[in-house]
Amino acid sequence: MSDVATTLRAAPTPRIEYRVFNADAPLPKDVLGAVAFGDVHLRHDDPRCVRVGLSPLKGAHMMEVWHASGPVTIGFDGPLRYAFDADHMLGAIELDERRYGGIAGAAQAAYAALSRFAASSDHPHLLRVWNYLGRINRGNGDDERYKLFCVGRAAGLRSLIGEHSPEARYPAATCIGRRDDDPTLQVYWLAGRAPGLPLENPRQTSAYRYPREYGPAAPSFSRAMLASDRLVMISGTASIVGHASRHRGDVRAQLEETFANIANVIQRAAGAAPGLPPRLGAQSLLKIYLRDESMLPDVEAFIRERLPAHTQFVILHADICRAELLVEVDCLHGGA
Ligand code: 3EB
Repeated sequence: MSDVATTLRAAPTPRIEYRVFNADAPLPKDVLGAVAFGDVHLRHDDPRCVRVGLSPLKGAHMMEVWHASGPVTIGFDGPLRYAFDADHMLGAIELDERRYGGIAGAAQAAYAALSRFAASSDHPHLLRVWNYLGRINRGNGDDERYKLFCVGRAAGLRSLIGEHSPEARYPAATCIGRRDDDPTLQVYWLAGRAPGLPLENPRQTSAYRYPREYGPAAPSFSRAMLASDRLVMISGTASIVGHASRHRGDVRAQLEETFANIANVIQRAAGAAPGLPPRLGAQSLLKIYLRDESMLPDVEAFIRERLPAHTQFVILHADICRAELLVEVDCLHGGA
């Protein structure tokens, strides 16, 4: 057996599900974390709760629940909060951009804090990161806010990832725009005691090798992360082939391309981890980010016609990091 297969087999699988959210109930003890969407009130005293400020267009009151493998320890470290069990840690940090001179400074500060914390913890391996910020497409050329975010992220991550084959260590990620006026950069992540296996997609240029036209710092993420031999966490995926956006203005064609990309990554993941289902289905969780509410019927029709029954999903109203992209999809595939 290869070292990679041995490592993955040894890594336990975090169990994740979407379930109906009851805002009044405290989280059960055996939960590592819970992500709620939109305008919900969360228990502020529980560091395991993350509220993402994107309105659900489908799946209102659904919450993403991460189950722990055993006793959970929770805590705070400056602006950072966390919860961990023996195998995994969920961390979150929310910074007011105005205190860091803008989005680049906030991203650098968030990732420097994350890096420092991870390096000194028993869960040093960054597996999957979600990033949410406001007005992601504002600004021109290199000053577009997403590109500034990438510059800050790259700088903040340097101490954790290092200069030596960084691509072997980038987490899977999502970076999405909120449609509100909240000046908060929100970053939350899953880290492991054991490393995962990062995967790329042969249909797409690796994001960390995007050419200069996409910004001064290439995006620091892998297309997917095999967190164990039973779970692959796929990065935000869009209608990009090579490094070019495809099907401008056509949400249906963008969805086709996006799901072709996801199918490819799942196939690759199943090649490395034969216990994984080779296709999307009942063991997949999708988070669909949709820019234009009026396109919801197109997305629902696509899901009905093209995705296997029992595929769980939520649809969130959001901006995508390139202005011409109408839709992006996160996927968790496999599970315990
Ligand atoms: C792309 O493929 C679309 O900067 O963390 C997807 C997933 C995208 C993650 C990130 C960006 C990020 O380039 C955008």
